[in-house]
Amino acid sequence: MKEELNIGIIGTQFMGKAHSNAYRQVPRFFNIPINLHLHTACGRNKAALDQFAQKFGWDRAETDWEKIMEDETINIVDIAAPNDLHMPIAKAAAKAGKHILCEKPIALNLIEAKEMYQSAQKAGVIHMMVFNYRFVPAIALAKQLIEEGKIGKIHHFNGVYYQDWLVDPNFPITWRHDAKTSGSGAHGDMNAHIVDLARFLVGEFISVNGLQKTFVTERPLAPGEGKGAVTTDDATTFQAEFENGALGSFIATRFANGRKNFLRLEIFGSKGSLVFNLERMNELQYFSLEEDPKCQGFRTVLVTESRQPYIDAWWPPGHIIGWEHTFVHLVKTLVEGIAGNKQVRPDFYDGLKCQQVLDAVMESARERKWTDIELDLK
Ligand code: SOE
Repeated sequence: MKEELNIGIIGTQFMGKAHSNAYRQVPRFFNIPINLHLHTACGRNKAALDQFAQKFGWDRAETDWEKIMEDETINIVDIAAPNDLHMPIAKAAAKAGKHILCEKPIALNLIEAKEMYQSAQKAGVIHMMVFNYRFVPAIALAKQLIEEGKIGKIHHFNGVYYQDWLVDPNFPITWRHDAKTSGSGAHGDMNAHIVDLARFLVGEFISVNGLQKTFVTERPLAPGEGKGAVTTDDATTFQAEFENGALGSFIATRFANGRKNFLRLEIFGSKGSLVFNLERMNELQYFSLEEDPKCQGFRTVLVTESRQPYIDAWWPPGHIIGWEHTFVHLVKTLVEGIAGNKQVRPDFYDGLKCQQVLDAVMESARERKWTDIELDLK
């Protein structure tokens, strides 16, 4: 009989659903060393919570997250709640000796991120960040190609993350518009992903220079209650220099009309280039200088073959997979880490390093200057 681990999830919205689906799918497609039990779901709105728990098959529903910490039978705490709750929940979970999975960005700021990392390390629990785009097979393949030296020395990393749900000034205010609950806006929500991918694929940042903008500074509150101030960015762009000499350019905006969830990376190296577009996530564009010059050009590598990362577990060759599969791959990695008592990546240190870049960009935008990044941060 396999050991069974009990999960307690805090958050029942979009990410709560994505994570729950992954817990359900992972044992169906991967040979995981332990069983997962969807033990307790926690959310503030009781009616929505009960519906969520019932739909995804969580055994219990609880409105107070502290109860999850008190329950000794719960082994893993999944934090899919707003950003201001990440630190208190993670610290309580670490203190209670529970493994932790946390949504991005890790925290409201670097100070909180450090506390989270240190408390998880001290408790000796496995900690992991939900930087799910690392687990797109095409991104994992890009990482392999880079490590094999296929594109040589990297000169450029250009990343954009576009959405358009805030172009409408009448879009109501949410927790994401309040710096107290969210830390930042498009920056922490979307740049967090491309900053993490840049660290994953290129390496550490040494300096950044950013610009932030809130195009709509007031948004409707609940009907009849007027407007509230928006205290987070609608868009953040920045330039960066990496430790290995590469240059980076980053754009995260919720004002890119027509773009719903558009994430594109371009990586140019001395021997070749890679381009990834989330809207075509089963493909990787690859240019290689090593090919016969007569036939050189970008080619589309279909990432649907069993010899490519993660694909073997899914469908026969040529059958595409989707966004939700990235969370399944991530949960598989977490479970293997817990079973082998071995820290997996991306962990809270990756969350902390990402937060350091995010905070440095905000400082640089505020002070209109380049901000350097301390390399060894523990
Ligand atoms: C909202 O902007 C959001 O759901 C992010 O929070 C996710 O991390 C991203 O994957 C999709 O967009």
